[in-house]
Amino acid sequence: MKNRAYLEEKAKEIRKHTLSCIGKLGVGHVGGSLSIADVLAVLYFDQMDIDPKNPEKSNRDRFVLSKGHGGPAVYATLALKGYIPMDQLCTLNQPNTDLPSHTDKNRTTGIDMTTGSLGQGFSASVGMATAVQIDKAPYYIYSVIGDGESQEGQIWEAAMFSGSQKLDHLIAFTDYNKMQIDGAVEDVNGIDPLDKKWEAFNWHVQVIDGHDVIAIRDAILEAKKAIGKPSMIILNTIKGKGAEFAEGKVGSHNMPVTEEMAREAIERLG
Ligand SMILES: Cc1ncc(C[n+]2csc(CCOP(=O)(O)OP(=O)(O)O)c2C)c(N)n1
Ligand SMILES: [Mg+2]
Repeated sequence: MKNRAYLEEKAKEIRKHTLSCIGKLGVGHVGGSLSIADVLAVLYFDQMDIDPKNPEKSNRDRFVLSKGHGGPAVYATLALKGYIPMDQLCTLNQPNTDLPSHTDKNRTTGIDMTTGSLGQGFSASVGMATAVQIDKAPYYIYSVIGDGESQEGQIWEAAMFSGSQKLDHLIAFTDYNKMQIDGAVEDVNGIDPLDKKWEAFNWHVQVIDGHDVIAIRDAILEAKKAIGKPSMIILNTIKGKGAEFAEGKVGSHNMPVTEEMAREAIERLG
């Protein structure tokens, strides 16, 4: 297992590359990309059983970014891991790119599910976890949903099904950054108490600091011990975490970013 310093460094690199490419493009989903950098670092650099040299390896763990607009952070992660050539990373969302703003399994090596229509990616994760159960396979399905995405009815049908079917190889995260596209989640359509809701659907639930890499790692290890229940790890996060111009701001959802803004934020990350 990797130590804190190593994983924090990976999260920082994910943030830097995300900012750099969004800055080059001039606009992008900064807020929801930066809030998931830490969970991506732990999954891809510590927990997931994957092989960039053999992306289709059987029995590999799968990752679904159900909140597909966080694609830039996933691409940064895949590039650091060796799936995507570094010199292609900043083709992000440019014409003819293989790295569209929202993740697309038909375009990008290492992406397991096409997402962007909120709610659907999570349902696909549940289908994948059902396949694991039918095949008695050893691998895990990891899925990240947004807190605004949790206002979608589809999330709760999938939650009910996976709880009742005891899909214990499904480990989901809520990026609980308290903001969606139009404002505070609480103001638009409150989702609290989120932990009690998932528990009521027969899920094993943990609530942790979503920017603490060791807390994330420990929560995944505990989730794997929850036999007979899918796991929800609620990540308390800050939208835009790591870039002063975006941190905690609703406007960071999909914002204009100049190369200068990106450069300053990258320098400040150190
Ligand atoms: C079915 C559907 N409805 C609406 C949208 C438009 N939309 C894109 S992102 C977003 C807000 C998502 O908020 P949240 O899940 O909190 O993600 P965050 O921005 O915090 O990463 C909305 C409403 C969409 N992509 N899909
Ligand atoms: Mg949100």
